[in-house]
Amino acid sequence: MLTQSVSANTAAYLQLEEQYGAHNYHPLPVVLEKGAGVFLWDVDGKRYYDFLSGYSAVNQGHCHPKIIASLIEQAQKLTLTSRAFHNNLLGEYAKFITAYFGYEKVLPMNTGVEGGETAIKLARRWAYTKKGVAENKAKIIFAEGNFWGRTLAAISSSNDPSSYKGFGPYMPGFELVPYNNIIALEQAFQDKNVAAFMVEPIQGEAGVVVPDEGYLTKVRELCTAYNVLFIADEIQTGLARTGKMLACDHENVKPDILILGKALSGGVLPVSAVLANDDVMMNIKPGEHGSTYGGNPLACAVATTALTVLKDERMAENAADMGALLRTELAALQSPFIETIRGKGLLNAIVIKHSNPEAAWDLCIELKENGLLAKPTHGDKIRFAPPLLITKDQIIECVDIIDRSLRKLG
Ligand code: IF1
Repeated sequence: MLTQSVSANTAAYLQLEEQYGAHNYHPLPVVLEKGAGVFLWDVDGKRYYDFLSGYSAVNQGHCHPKIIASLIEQAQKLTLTSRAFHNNLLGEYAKFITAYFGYEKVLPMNTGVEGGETAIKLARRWAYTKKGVAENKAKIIFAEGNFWGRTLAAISSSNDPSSYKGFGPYMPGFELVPYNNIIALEQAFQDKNVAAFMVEPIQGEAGVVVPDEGYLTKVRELCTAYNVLFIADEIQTGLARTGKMLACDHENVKPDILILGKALSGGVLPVSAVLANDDVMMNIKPGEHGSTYGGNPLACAVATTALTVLKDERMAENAADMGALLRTELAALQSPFIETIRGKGLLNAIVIKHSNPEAAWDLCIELKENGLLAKPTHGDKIRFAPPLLITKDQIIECVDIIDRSLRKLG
């Protein structure tokens, strides 16, 4: 791994985190203090292209002026009532977001993993109430390679030891099938206790794993045939990231439960949402689920604007065009160190081919030196996911940065 020389200014910030912060991450050695659009600036004033976008939470670009304006305006009026009382924005937001995605109801939460937990509770309750599964026998099927957060339920569904090891015992009633494998999925559905299949339309953390064309269509058909709820985790793939408003839209399939997060607030504060129709949503009764901040007026105001700018600024269309350009330009480099280029829209990754197991990290350090921020996932994969307002000229400039950095791998 390349040793990294940083400025004294940066080093001082790193030392504070090292001494007083939990060591639950291994960030790139860069300290950021400003963001606007596709750019970030560090504490020394150096500018970078952001090719991670807060793991797709900043699809609209850093500090989008309209989203920030909504935040400021609402923050000066009312930020939190709790759900013990009503507020004037939740009903309007619920009407807006359910019409936006075509569902009858929304259950507002905060983080993505809370959205996942909510979806699983809805599915289990639907299985007992509507499908006739015996109490405590409901099963949820997940795909190998899934990632939907860090809670005990989320890691209980993981087959990645770095996610679950050392945190047992695990949540019962979870089973895994290989991703992108319809035969294995249908086999799992033979069990009448299966309540739902929860799946990412493209697996993000696994390294941007895109399933075969038609996989989602077959998932939809099987779920319908076996009376199993199709839960789409669009927390990372949704909100225009893959070149459509939802990744499910590439195959025109409609999940029974849709989970959104991350860019639902444009990276401004944690906002997530679970959408479903009454047949699923109305089985949870008053007082049986929620959270202190879920549906707070600040989140409602910010999320409404974050969703509006996605459409007004045609970000899905731009993501489709700029993503295709990025993959074409990366392929044209014909770098001996790129094994695979994959992705959809502006959710992309390259797989590095190099004898040095630290090559992906070293490349990210080189990219940082050259003004582009990206981070490896699962060792040899590097995600390339800039904000969706990136322009053609900026893509070309970034590919040049990537080219120059690759040549330094040696
Ligand atoms: C970290 C990963 C990405 C997600 C999907 C639910 C959640 C996530 C598909 C939970 C969150 C984040 C978590 C963040 C880094 C990032 C990540 F590398 F961890 F796996 F994006 F790939 N479903 N992903 O990707 O949402 O509770 O975090 O709001 O934990 O470091 P959350």
